[in-house]
Amino acid sequence: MARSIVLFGAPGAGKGTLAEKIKKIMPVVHVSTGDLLRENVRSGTDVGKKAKEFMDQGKLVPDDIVIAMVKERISKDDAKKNGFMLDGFPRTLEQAQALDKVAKMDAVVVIDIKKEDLKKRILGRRSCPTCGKIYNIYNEQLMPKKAGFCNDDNTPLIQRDDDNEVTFEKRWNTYLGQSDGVINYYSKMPGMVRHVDGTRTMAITEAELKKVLG
Ligand code: G5P
Ligand code: MG
Repeated sequence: MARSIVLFGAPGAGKGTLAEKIKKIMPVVHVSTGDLLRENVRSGTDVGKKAKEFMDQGKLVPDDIVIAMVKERISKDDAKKNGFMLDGFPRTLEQAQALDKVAKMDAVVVIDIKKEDLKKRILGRRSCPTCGKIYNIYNEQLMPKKAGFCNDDNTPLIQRDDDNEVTFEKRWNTYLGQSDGVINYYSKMPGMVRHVDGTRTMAITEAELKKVLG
């Protein structure tokens, strides 16, 4: 079974949601660059201060910042021992090449979904600032049991600063500009890229994912 995995997909494709499902069946460490950057923004670090202006504009944070963050995280003992699942990284060819120098990937899972399916997901997303659990207020299966509160720890749910229509358009365009370069890079490695249909029900997508990960 794959131990070093990239989850690749557009904003709102379901990377974070599927990562949570994988964690239940495999001990791999979930490394979301978006979550790491938001943590830095919340705690006011230098990285967070620099990153916020890019994130709010739907642009990519400079490669050197993100690459350093990922290298540091995957060099920790838990990631070395259990493997890791990268969510939202690499996003540029430069990031993919830098990753190659420090780790051999087993699988790049591309979540396929069209733009028109994404906006509602982005606008309806809410998350728990305590445990990170992701919800959607427009989807019965994904909405919290008590409106506005986390099912697991009852924390009030929050909406991300970049989850609005204007920033979504910019994030989508950023994704379009970079995604082919990354997918083409991995497509040259036999058997590396595996596609899952991100538009089916959660259960079907999850089953497809398990299958492609072996
Ligand atoms: P992020 O945080 O990586 P994005 O834009 O790549 O942000 P995002 O928005 O976090 O990705 P996701 O993780 O793919 O999307 O999606 P999700 O949260 O699991 O699901 C979205 C919503 O849909 C949720 O409400 C969920 O409940 C619902 N949902 C999930 N699955 C399904 C389904 O099957 N069906 C239905 N109906 N609903 C579903 O990056 C943020 C910013 O950080 C910077 C950039 O500025 C970026 O814009 N950044 C980087 N910059 C440079 N390089 C990098 N590598 C960077 N990584 C982050
Ligand atoms: Mg995410």
